[in-house]
Amino acid sequence: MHVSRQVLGSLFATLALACSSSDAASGVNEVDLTSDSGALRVVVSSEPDTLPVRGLNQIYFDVRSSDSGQALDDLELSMTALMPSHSHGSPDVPPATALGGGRYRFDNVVLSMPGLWEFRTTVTGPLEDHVTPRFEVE
Ligand SMILES: [Cu+2]
Repeated sequence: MHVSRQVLGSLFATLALACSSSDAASGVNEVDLTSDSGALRVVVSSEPDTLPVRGLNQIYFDVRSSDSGQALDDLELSMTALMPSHSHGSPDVPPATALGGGRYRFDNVVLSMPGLWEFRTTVTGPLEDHVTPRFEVE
């Protein structure tokens, strides 16, 4: 059977769309998410790549009020990075450094293995909340 390059291309595009939508549904590799209470909108970004990678990462959280959109600066964020399917985590991650403008940075986030990681994050300060970004690390 002859399958043209064009048909293959559109097939792969369809598969890619299917994958990304199922990832969003299960919350994997979702970079814009809402805290457990719904009060906070959190945008996650990473260095050295846009998504967390195996090895050493810096993880940024941009935190805003879901209601007003206002950047929230007076919070304290702490994180545990876990691989839920393996019942292990990473070495302790120091609490986030507040950078201003609602931005927080976690240093030394070491992800030792490929697979699904959860960044179980606790917010304290003027409000208490939790948010758990999940990433599939290659
Ligand atoms: Cu593991």
